[in-house]
Amino acid sequence: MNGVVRRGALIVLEGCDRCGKSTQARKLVDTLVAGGTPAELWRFPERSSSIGQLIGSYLEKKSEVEDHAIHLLFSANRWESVPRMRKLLQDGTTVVVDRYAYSGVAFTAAKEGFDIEWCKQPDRGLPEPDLVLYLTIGAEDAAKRADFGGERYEQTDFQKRVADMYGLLREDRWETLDASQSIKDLHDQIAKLTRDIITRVENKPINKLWM
Ligand code: T5A
Ligand code: NA
Repeated sequence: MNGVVRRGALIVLEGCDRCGKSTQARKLVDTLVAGGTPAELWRFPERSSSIGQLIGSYLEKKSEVEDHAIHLLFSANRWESVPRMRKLLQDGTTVVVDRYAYSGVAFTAAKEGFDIEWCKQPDRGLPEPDLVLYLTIGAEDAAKRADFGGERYEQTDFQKRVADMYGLLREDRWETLDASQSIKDLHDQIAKLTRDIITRVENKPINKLWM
């Protein structure tokens, strides 16, 4: 033991509704922990905080929030977690996040009258992910999966516009994966990509997103 703590990786799962992000995020953390890699599962929106409860009520269509205002609340919901996220990463825990700033931008920019640059601004400076796993699935296939349609945004036309917006956000650190394959095959790919990244980030600083 040389006493040097290697930092954890920030791994983000993104994609349209029902593509299987939560299923894969859970399995990934289970596999990492079982293999002896410290890892924690996170998701945004994080619905338990005060801001998160406002967002939850909006998504369940129990309340209305103006479109710019809800965009800023989604971003604030990420910022309020940053100190804890940085600490975990620095202490060597890999953080697997189910949705992040890319969801924030893609879902708002899919609405009438928003441009991508405005949408990105509030999330500039968040911890930059080391790997973004972007799961793609046809909107019609996603709609066939259990429970689709209950929450705000779960409409096929809107989801197609969201997918177009994700297309504009793609970066070098993105891996695009076919989410119509089996849960296990997808998991095997994701676990391999993640293990590779974890060994590569050990000595790298945590950068700031979109800066
Ligand atoms: N949002 C979010 C914003 O507008 N701005 C923001 O800043 C953020 C962070 C809530 C909504 O908020 C929006 C985006 C969303 O519309 P959420 O709570 O994460 O976000 O809700 P969803 O992403 O819609 O979560 P879902 O639970 O609907 O979808 P998942 O996580 O992609 O899918 P999952 O894993 O729950 O699986 C769905 C079903 O499919 C099955 C599962 O068993 C499950 O029944 N399944 C598969 N079936 C066949 N083959 C596979 N490979 C499968 N994988 C999963
Ligand atoms: Na989910």
